Order: sequence, then structure tokens, then C-alpha cells
Amino acid sequence: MEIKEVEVYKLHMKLKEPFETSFGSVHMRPVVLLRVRDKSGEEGWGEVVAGEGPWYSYETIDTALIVLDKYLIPLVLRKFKGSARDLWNLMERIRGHNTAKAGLEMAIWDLEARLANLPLYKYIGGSKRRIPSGVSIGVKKRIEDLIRDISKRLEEGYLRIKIKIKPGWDLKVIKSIRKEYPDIPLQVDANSAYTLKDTSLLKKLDNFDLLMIEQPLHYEDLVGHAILSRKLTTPICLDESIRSIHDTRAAYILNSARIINIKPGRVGGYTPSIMIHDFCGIVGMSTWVGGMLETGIGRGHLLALASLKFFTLPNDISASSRYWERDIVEPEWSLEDGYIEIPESPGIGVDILVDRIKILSEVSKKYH
Ligand code: OSB
Ligand code: MG
Repeated sequence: MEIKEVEVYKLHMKLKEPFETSFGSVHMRPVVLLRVRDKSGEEGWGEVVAGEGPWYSYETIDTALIVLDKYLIPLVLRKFKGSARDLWNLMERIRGHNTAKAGLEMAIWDLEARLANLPLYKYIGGSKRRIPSGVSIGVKKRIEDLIRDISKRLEEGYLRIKIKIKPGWDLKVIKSIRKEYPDIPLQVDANSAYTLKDTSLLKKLDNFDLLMIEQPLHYEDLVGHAILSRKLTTPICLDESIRSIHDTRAAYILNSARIINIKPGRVGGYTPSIMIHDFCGIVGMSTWVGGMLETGIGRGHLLALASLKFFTLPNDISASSRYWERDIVEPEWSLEDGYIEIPESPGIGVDILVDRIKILSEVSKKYH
């Protein structure tokens, strides 16, 4: 296959409510969407999940646009022949910038699956069609607000709750949740807000039967996580620290974590995600698919990925209505008994509301 045209759309989507983590709060989510076409005119869609600023990773929506414009899109239009699976090798000459790579790589996988007339989940070798859904809840102003939100999400059917923690919003909050809900599947995500100096506080989290603590320490600190993990009984899960299969192998050898959160945007697309997924399965690390507040397009990709067999824990893939008043796909992604069902239509399997995307777009550009 060869790519004949790439279109880039930049827009902002307003989250229903602000989402606060240890590195800040987001209300207007910037979104970059990519549409690719081959000579037959068939299309594929992808989403770049970088944020407005370099908080979760060094990438931003602006750096992604530059790298796509100057390097990735020209590379794909001029040098790419073959199948989506091999695109990762071609892109590896460009260092880093995984969210930009992933947006383009995943659009090309979507196109290839549509050309094969197959749903993307099958095309990548997945088998599960019902994907267990968890929900990630941000830092709130008051504990009562958090408890109210948790009760609403449990009513909606989410199979596990994840809350964001940071110094000053941790032990007391978790204690209050466990008082109200002693048995719900619960995990916490610190987004690197702690250091080894907080070990005795983090050790206290062992009393609350948490499924895991996600990314407690600095994103470059695999050794610190290894030291911490020897002191805790709660499993450590890595998110930001895992940018590649190389990081995953290091984390395994060092015993930095028992669980890996795989986000295709963070690692560069399907091919590296599948490598990490396979590695986790072989060595016996648990894994699940993380989210980045995606629109329905990125969400469709997360679901396809989550159909692979070693994703055994509930994922951060919630229904469209958890994020948006109105999504940009139809039908919207919705929950049934705590699961999101993947359709059998080709590609990500939902209709893309192109007219709506065009109306919402602040910038669009076409490349040949
Ligand atoms: O750390 O998992 C994270 C959202 C943006 C950036 C980082 C993270 C998150 C989430 C939200 O936790 C997960 C979702 O998309 O629902
Ligand atoms: Mg995380």
C-alpha cells in the first residue's frame, strides 16, 4: 500500500468537566486528527493525543504538528510502501515524538483494515469484542465531590475506579472512599507526584486493598520504582516511564513494576504497543490499555488494541458520554454492563462525523 494524501485537522473539544491531575487541569482538550487515503480513495483516521503543554510528556500539540509537517508526513508520502506493520521501522529513524508517530501509524492501520474489509481489532489479531471499562477520576475540590462522582460512575456500571492522587490528596481521600465502598475495585494514579522520600506515606496505601498504584515516581526513575516496589505489597504500574519496548524490558529486569499501562500514543502506535503487549504476556507482567481523554476516533483505536489477549485488567477506556456532550463518531461509544462492545464494521467500526470535524476545526491542511 502507498499513501497518496494526508489531511490534518486541529480542533479543541470541551470536556464536560475539567480533568485535574498532579500536573494540572484540562478543560479544553486540543485534538489533532489525521485522515489518510490511498489511491483507491479509501480512508483511515487517527488521533494525536499530545496535550496543550509539555506536562504529561515533552510533546505538545504544536511539536506534533511540526514533526508531522516536516518529517513524518513527507516520509510516509515519499518512502512508505508495504503494510502498516512495517511503518514503525521506517519511522524509527526519527527519534521520539511518539504521539505524532502514533496518530499517523494508527490512521494507516485503520485504512489497511478497511481495504481488507475487516474490523481493525481482527486485523491486528485481537479476539475479544467486549472490552472491560474502568473510569479515571481527577482530583476534586472536596472529598464529597469525589465520592458523589464515584457513586455516579458505579451506577453507570464501570468495573473499576481509578482516582488521581498527589501530596495532600491521597491517604485521607482513599480512607474516605474505602469507608463508603470497602470492596470496589480501586486503584490510584500519581502521575509522578512523589519521591522515595514519601516511601512511608506510600507504604500506608498497602492497607487499602488497591489494585495498583500507577506511576508514583519520576518518569525516568526505573531504579526508584524498583526500590519502592520492594517495600510495598501494592503492585506498581508504570505509565509515563514506559515509552518503548526497551523501557519495558528494563522495568522487567529491574522489577520496577508488576503491571504495565500501554497507551499507543505514548509508545508510537500499534506495532510498538503489540510488541510490549506480547512481551508482558510472555514474562507474566499484567497489562491494560490506558487513555488520554481521546475523542471517539482515538477511543476506537484503544478498543481495537484492547481486544488483544494479554490485556486482562479493566482499561481506561470509558464511554463517550464520560468526556463529551457530543462525540465526533456515530454511534457514540457506550457502556453495557461495564463493557464497551466493538462493532464488526471495517476499521475502527464507527462513522466519522466529517462535517462536524470540519466545522470544529481551527486549522486544516492537506498533503499530497
Ligand atoms: O495518567 O493515565 C493518565 C489522562 C490524560 C493524561 C494522563 C492520564 C489520563 C487519564 C485519563 O488518567 C484516562 C482516560 O482517558 O479516561
Ligand atoms: Mg497514568
